[in-house]
Amino acid sequence: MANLIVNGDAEAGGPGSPDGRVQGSGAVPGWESDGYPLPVIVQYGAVDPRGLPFPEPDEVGPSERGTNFFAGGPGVELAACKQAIMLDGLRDFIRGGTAQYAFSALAGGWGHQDDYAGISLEFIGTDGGEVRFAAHTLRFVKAAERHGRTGLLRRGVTGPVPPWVTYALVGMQFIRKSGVYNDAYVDLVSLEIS
Ligand SMILES: [Ca+2]
Ligand SMILES: [Ca+2]
Repeated sequence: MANLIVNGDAEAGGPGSPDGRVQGSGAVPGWESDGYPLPVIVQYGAVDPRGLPFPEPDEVGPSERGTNFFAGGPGVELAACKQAIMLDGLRDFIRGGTAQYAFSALAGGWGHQDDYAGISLEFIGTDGGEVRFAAHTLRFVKAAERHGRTGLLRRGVTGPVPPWVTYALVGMQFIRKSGVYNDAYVDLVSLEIS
């Protein structure tokens, strides 16, 4: 199965800055604005503007996580981005009614702070001329789930793809609860249909 999401691993547009600052133009390849500032791309192990460490590669997720992850960014209360995924190539398969999806990501935050990411998948299509939606949101990762440790945990959801689906909309929201830096972290956002 192939991941249908472009740059769900935050590796394009990087490498992130070793001091955790915003990169270049702030554009994030594959993702578009959702009316709020875009997230930033940060290197694992970077030191943020406070002089505090971001997650180390050895304390989060599996080895495929690569060099970078997404973060809400400095001085941003709410960052967000979205990506539309056209499913034309899978249309006949989806209409057959047996397609299953697997949607997952790494999500996390910093220390005892509750900054967290909301990561959602929406299936959209028409059924008998009527527009239909089906939304799925990954379970949040707050400080308690991380036992107060800086890092990211895997979250996932699976299920049937409704036969009326024509495209998917993946959204990420990075929500700050503490401090100046928005420490909602995301990596390895993946959508597979089989
Ligand atoms: Ca990555
Ligand atoms: Ca924070």
